[in-house]
Amino acid sequence: MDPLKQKFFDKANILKSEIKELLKENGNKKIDEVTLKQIYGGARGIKMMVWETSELDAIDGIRFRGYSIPELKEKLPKGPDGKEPRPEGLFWLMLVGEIPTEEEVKWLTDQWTTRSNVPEHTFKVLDDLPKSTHPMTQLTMAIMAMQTESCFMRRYDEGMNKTDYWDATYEDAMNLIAKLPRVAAYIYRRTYHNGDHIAPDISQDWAGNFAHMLGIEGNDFKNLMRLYMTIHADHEGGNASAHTTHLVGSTLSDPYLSLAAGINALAGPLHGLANQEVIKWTFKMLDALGTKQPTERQIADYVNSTLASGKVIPGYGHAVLRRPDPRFMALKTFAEEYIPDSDIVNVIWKVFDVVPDILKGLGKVKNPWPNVDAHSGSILVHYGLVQYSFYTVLFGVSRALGVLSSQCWSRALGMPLERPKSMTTEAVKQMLEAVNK
Ligand code: CMX
Repeated sequence: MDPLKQKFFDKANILKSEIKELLKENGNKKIDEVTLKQIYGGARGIKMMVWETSELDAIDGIRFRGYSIPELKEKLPKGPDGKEPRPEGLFWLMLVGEIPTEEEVKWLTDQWTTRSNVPEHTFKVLDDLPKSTHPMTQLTMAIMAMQTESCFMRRYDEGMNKTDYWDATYEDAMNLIAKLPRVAAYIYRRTYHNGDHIAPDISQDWAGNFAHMLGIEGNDFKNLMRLYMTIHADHEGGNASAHTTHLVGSTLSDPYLSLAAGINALAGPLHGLANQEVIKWTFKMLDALGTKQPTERQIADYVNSTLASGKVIPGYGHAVLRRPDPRFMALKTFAEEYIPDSDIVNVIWKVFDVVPDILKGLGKVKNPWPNVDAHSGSILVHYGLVQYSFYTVLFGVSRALGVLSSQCWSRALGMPLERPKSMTTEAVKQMLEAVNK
């Protein structure tokens, strides 16, 4: 058994028996109450699942296995120039709860390189799609095409014992993550660069090679990809892409089917697609104002006109967060260090100065602060990745790290089919009548 798999197996066995004990002693204890408002309000805040890899606090933001983003930046092994964390390290941390050593991360990079070969028919499936197909649709279809390789599906067909589900899931997770950068880069180059593809460079780390295959050279962009792939990976279990992956996986759909479902959830404009919407909105604003350096007054007027036309300001607000998103702040710190004079980045910073007060003034927006999507696109634009319809694919490649490490845990802990209860409004009325009598 490989060292990461062995470590995961040992840790999972320990947690599994701890949970058994917890449930024996406390299985009937209440940990939450649910209001009618929550049932009609998108299940906000209802505690209804377990997710080991990360936890989101409304004020402090995301913590991966207890570590904040600034702590990860300090503690995780870094890329070759020692600046930004390697996403391989975050995957290791999410999977086994330990910060890996340099050697362990190097081993993981080598593993993913070894597993990175994409089956040829995946490229054929992509090549048969019109170039105008949205890159997120292409990503889902590529993942579905690669499902022919699923160990979980094959072994399940062969009658796998349920105590081995975690093992097949681990193999699929490792293989899928290894292949995703190649698939994503292929989508990018076929859609925007006439199919002028760039061969992988197996001497590089996972994110460095991804940057290389996209065709944007230079160490700074590689560093951006390392940071980007690290901070977008996980946002606890309740967000739409994670929860969708988890729900679909709970039916014993294999990791390919589950991830494809999660990627479809990420493709919605209230979730991951917001990163493309932000830049689209920003470009439109600059076009409408006829300047690359708008004043705060001009931005405020444009924001108000967007709101008046019944649209949201993309990149602002969050279902859980009530402060500026630490992922936004991490990208801001990156931009301050690497590209402080970029025009587009400076526009985003000015928007940040203007939007929160306007949203506060509406009196209904619970979180007027920016989320990660408000910043990510501007840095990509600066480095020449201007095709904003592709941005959510980058988010998706990163999100695979979190949702697939979590699926390993769900299988190892023997999580059952997820099946919450729904109600009709008629049943709600009857229940209220009985309670109010
Ligand atoms: N601009 C304008 N209005 C906004 C707003 C924004 N950025 N954010 C919230 N609101 C409005 C809501 O539309 C809602 O209005 P109605 O009552 O008229 O329907 C009201 O404020 C209350 O919403 P909320 O409780 O504050 O926010 P929700 O939890 O319902 O929704 C989110 C959260 C993210 C969908 C919402 O803030 C939004 O639409 N933001 C813009 C899209 C975006 O940036 N999404 C990315 C989120 C991060 C990610 O997943 O990648």
